[in-house]
Amino acid sequence: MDDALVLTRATAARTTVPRMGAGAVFGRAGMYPMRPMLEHAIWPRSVAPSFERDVLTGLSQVQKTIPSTWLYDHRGSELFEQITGLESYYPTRNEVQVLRASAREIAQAAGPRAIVIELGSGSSRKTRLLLDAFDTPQAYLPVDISEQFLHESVAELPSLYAGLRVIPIVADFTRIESLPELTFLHAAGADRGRRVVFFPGSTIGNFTPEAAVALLRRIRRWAGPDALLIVGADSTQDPAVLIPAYDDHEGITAEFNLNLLSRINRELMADFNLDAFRHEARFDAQRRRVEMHLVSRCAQRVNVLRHRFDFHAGESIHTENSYKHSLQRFQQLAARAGWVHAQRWIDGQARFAVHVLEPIGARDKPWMPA
Ligand code: AVI
Repeated sequence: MDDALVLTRATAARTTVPRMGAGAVFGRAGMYPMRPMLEHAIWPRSVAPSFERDVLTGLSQVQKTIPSTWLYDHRGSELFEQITGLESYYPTRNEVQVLRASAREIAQAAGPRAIVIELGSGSSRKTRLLLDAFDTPQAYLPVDISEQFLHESVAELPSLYAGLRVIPIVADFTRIESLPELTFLHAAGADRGRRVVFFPGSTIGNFTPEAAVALLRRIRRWAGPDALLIVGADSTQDPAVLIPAYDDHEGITAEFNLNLLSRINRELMADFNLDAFRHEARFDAQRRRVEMHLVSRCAQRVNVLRHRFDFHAGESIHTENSYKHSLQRFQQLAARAGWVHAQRWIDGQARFAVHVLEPIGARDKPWMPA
């Protein structure tokens, strides 16, 4: 365990999981080749059309807004990776330390032959802490909106974990209603490992509380009654820590935010002048959230796909919310979505928590494939 961290375990993990006998319905010995595998999602999902809609609608609002999902093109994903390594961006560091210290106990809750689904997988680096600790995980399904970055990130995994099926899914995970890949896996002979949904990085904080509840509810539906949901959530409230984390001296977060305008220029035939906007991070203490804005330095007109948008000096495009839920608020939020805590881990600075959740009432139900 890292010296800087004192980990607190909130509640006891479930140790036994009611399951039907392995292979009773789907299993066929020898169906799984044991060589390293990297598979492709069998149901590709298109994400492109809504970029245009989101940008045009968002720029037409009184407070101009673009959903933060669109920050993650290939360059945006690279810049976010750089952010995670910054001294001032504590969430990644703290979460990794918590995961390192708790992985073994989380692995016990997950059980053998887990099917790990990661939402917003990015570099997939944190997942390896879990895969290393888990007892022969059988499949890893990373879901990310950035196709090229996703494939680059998972390319070496099959050679590192023999027998692990790696199925990258290019999708906006907020729109997922079902994962046919899971049905496919079972039909192709997967054992009845637990479905472990890994949602790290405090990405849950990028949703309003209402949207977060809706998302967690949806995950509960497609993940099934036997699922284990592992969520990383930042609960820091101190602006002296938060502002440097979202407006670093190196200017990487500024570049990350401004890259959205480059993307709009490139993909939507727009003419944003990047020098005419600046990055700003604000902390709204009442709403407990950090906001990212792109602030217009002057009065100007911008064209996007032949639509005109006027900005006055100081007017901003709101590009991201990062909610910092307290432990109690997160627990309430999860409960509203039908999840109950099995474990909770926090770092010694009480900044970052890893919540391990189960569907409410799951203990009483036998496992059934969705
Ligand atoms: C991905 N997400 C959880 C990050 C955050 O902290 O809200 C994105 C980010 N934005 C600026 N820095 C990092």
